[in-house]
Amino acid sequence: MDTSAIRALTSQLADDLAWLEDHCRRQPDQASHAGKIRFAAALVRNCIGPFLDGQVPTPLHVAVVGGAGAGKSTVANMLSGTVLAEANPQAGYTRHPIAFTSPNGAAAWPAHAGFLGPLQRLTTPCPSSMDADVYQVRRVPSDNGVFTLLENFVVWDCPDMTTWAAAGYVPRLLEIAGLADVIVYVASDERYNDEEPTQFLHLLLQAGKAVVVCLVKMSEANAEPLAAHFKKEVLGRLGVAALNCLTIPQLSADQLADPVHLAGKYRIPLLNQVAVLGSPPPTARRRTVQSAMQYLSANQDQLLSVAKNDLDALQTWRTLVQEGRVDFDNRYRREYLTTERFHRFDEALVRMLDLLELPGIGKVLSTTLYVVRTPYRLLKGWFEKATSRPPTPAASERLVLEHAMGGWLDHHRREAVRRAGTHPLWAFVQTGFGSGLTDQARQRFDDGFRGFQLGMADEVDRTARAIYEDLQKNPVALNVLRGTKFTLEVAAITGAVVAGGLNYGDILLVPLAASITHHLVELLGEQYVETQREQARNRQMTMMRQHVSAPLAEWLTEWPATGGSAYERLQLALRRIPEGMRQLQAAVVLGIEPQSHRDTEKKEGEKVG
Ligand SMILES: Nc1nc2c(ncn2[C@@H]2O[C@H](COP(=O)(O)OP(=O)(O)O)[C@@H](O)[C@H]2O)c(=O)[nH]1
Ligand SMILES: [Mg+2]
Repeated sequence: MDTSAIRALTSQLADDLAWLEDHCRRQPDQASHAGKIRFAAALVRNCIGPFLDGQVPTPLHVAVVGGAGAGKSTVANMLSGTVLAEANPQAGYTRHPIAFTSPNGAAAWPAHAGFLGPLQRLTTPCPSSMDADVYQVRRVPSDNGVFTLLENFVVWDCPDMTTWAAAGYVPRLLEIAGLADVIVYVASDERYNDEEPTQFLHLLLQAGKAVVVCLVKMSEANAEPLAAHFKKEVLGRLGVAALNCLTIPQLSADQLADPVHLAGKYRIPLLNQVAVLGSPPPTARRRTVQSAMQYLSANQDQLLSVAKNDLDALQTWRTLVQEGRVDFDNRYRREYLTTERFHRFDEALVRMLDLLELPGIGKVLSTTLYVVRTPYRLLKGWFEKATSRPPTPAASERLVLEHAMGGWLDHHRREAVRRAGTHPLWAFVQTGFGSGLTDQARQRFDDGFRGFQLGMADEVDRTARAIYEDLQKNPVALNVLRGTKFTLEVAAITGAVVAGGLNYGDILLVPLAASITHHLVELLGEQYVETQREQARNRQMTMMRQHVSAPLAEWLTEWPATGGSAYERLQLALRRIPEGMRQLQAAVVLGIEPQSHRDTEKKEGEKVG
């Protein structure tokens, strides 16, 4: 991947994570999750991104972190060998990160857009209590002859680790934690066991940051026992009991004012610890990058799990829409299709029966039979008239569908109101109903219905026509049927005559026999047409679904995640983050290998030299 592709990748990944963090902060009880996402974004943009971009390993970054009033600024001063960090009895005094560098130290910093995310660099001197998304750089004058860490390191004094819920200064701290190669974790004897700083420490350890623990402010006598206790109680619980623990007992005012000359006893071991972790710098940086990438890959699912509630809510919405669609379809079948007669089919039946009458000479015979059947026909006509109810006029198809759609949307509106308190999605849908969702749905419905009508226009006609056209097109079958019908009728009449002898009184049996046969044929035809009619209903149902209810359901399903909504952005982020992580991982593997290779070669070369 070339530089611009790497930059595009890291900045998009960091953006998506930043969006997710913001989304997370809007939800109750998700503060610690938001913090973790912020940290992940910081790892991408401040650590992995610059590395892949060819950033040189020096300066390395050491971040001083810990609970409120622990003594971070004091320790930052010891590290940088000055008193430029404002140690202050007021808890939470340091509100934004402050970097301490050697006079020319800042020159080699990553300077591309996106470095340290939303934090702007302050260009004018400013107290560390300024509460804004900024960072500042303070140059430490070189003190010739004094060992300084600042040759290879930038020392960062950070805001307090207090509560994940803090939306201002804690994310600033996490921004620097993502950048850091080495972490100095400061805990004072009064509050070494606080829950939240311990959780932050845990996170940093998970990300593979090199950590030095610095316990402060205890009495000299209590230093050893406190360190042992801390290792057991705190580090033991985190599974890192072996981590090195430095102690800096309560310093005097003089020592605080001149740590370089008066507190060297504590300062030098601290500097040594940090220096060891950063040596040699290329190895230290690679370790930082590699661990960060491992952490991100291993915790990706957990990072994205914040979207679980959203995805659950979206899934519930989808299920509701599908249920709505099924109700809609059923209503259409019940209130329209089952009562619809499709009169074209009745006409088709008549035409089919007509076809079964014999043409030509047969027509004469048929007509004779027709006459013979007269008493039956009259009787049947009278009977049907007397018994059949007038056909119920089928409700207008469009009206039925419109009512069904009204019911469908109403159901969703009611559900949205009912669930509004459970997830913001429902409030969002509710607002949607108040601002045009119904109208948009109607528009969709109208479009769908038009398409449906066009498609349906000759569908019924065609099926009905096919009933007799098929027969017309198949003379063999037609003649067989005609012949069968005719033979049956003649046989029935003959049978009647034979059975009754030639008694004129019994001649009445003849029309009866003819009628019964004809009625049978009619029944068979009717059944056939009825089957066709049912099939036509099913086809009409399918077409309605295809043109009206399915597109409407699809549109409703997607509605919350369209039109630039948060859910649309969420889905985009959820799609892009895993892919971005995968690409980043591949780039890291490619970026680390040739470098380790070069280092080994260099060492070999030095040995030979
Ligand atoms: N006497 C004494 N005061 C200390 C020591 N370490 C820190 N303090 C004081 O404790 C307060 C908080 O320290 P600071 O470094 O500002 O803590 P931060 O909030 O973690 O940056 C300040 O007033 C420091 O002067 C120490 O070793 N001895
Ligand atoms: Mg401070």
